Amino acid sequence: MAEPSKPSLMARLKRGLFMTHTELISRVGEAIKVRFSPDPKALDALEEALLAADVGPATASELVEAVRVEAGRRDAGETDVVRRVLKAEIARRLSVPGPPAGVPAPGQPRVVLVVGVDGTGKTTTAAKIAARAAAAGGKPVLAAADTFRAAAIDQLEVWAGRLGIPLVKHKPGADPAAVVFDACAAAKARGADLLIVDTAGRLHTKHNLMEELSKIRRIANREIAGAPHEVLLVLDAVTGMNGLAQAREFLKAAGVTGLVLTKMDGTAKGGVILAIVRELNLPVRYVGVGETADDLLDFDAEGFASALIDD
Ligand SMILES: Nc1nc2c(ncn2[C@@H]2O[C@H](COP(=O)(O)OP(=O)(O)OP(=O)(O)O)[C@@H](O)[C@H]2O)c(=O)[nH]1
Ligand SMILES: [Mg+2]
Repeated sequence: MAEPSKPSLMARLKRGLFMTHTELISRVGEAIKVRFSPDPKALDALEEALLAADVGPATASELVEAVRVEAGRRDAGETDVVRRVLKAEIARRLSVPGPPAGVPAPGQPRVVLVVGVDGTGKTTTAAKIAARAAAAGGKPVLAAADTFRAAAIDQLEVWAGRLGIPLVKHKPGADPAAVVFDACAAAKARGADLLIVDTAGRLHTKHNLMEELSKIRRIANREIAGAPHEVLLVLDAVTGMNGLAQAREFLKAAGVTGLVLTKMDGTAKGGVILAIVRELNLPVRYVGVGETADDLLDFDAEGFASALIDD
């Protein structure tokens, strides 16, 4: 597909974070622009702005404290001390090391399991990851292991068709682990280097769902050494911390290795990423900034902090 004016990663991240950035910057505008001295009023405004961006009370007060300490230094009388300190502190907080990444055996596909509460963006993210792998010259395969609803399979099939990526599916109601079994075989037979497994998110049958995920993991591991090499927990930035209690269930059952934060383009509260990383202590792998195949960004803590804070 011809993409004549594809914006840079940074431009897309900034576009995705536009609402959060604008809100944050308009609120801290004074504190950021004025040559800063640790004026309590400006610090209060800063804290309010951070709270409004949903960074969480603990992070908000720590960030303000870091700014206060730095601005209070005799030699820190620069105009941009607030910006510099915020950026560095935000980047540092978002740079948590993940569990060691599983490396597939030579010639075997890497298996990525996409899990999370319903509606967070799992299917879209699975398709986006496949799209980016294909665009980079890889050979991805998609597995429709959300067999709970016919529409879930159809949705992934539409993506796969559009992207020209092979999809392994069964009928609605089939055992998701059986889909994964077939998908592993298909991925190996095709010489694929990546297998992305979309899973169901409905929690009303919580016990079954968690059993189902454990079984998917077992089957994948039996068929492909070390699989799943990555388990991505997809979280929705718009619902933010509200979805976390439920998402925790997945941490236990699914052996999550990293996070994907979707819908960053649809919220003025993108600071929630700080609260979430603090809470779950897992690295963010990707950020979703829209509904098209292209709207998935590799997470980079410094780039993110800069998109949030810099003009
Ligand atoms: N704006 C925006 N919308 C997104 C993003 N990611 C997903 N969506 C939308 O969110 C809705 C739900 O996405 P799905 O991928 O179907 O979510 P899911 O987790 O698979 O949902 P279930 O399978 O029902 O549990 C869809 O309308 C997507 O287009 C994103 O990064 N930004
Ligand atoms: Mg889905």
